[in-house]
Amino acid sequence: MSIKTALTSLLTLGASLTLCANSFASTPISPNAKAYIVSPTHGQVVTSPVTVVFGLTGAGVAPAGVNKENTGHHHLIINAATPDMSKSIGKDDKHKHFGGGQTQTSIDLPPGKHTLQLVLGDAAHVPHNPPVVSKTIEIIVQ
Ligand SMILES: [Cu+2]
Repeated sequence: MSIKTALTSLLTLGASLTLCANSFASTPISPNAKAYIVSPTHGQVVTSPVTVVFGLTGAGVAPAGVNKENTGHHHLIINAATPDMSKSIGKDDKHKHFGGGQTQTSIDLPPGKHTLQLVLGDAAHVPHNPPVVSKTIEIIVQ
């Protein structure tokens, strides 16, 4: 391989990487958008099943797959760290998606301390730019 060919390949690779990065850029959302857990409140003692009510101001809720400006859908993070803001949010018992545009849910939790956090995701389940993330609250299930 000549130096010129190698250089051309590198440039091509660079260009496609840039293209790739751009296509995965986070969806913009109003900097005023705020997610918060309406209920339960931090430190509250509750019984299972726990009804969790999602709050959102400065933006709207839209179902997953719907690309509408300044909207997203809720994700409830249960007993897990805040997810990576640059990736699509995982889907398991600790990362629940509300892709139907739901604004509340009921979850079964064993007795003890638990943490809850909301993260808004775009049509492709990726957190927005800037990320809309609630405070993590701790609750005690009796
Ligand atoms: Cu999602």
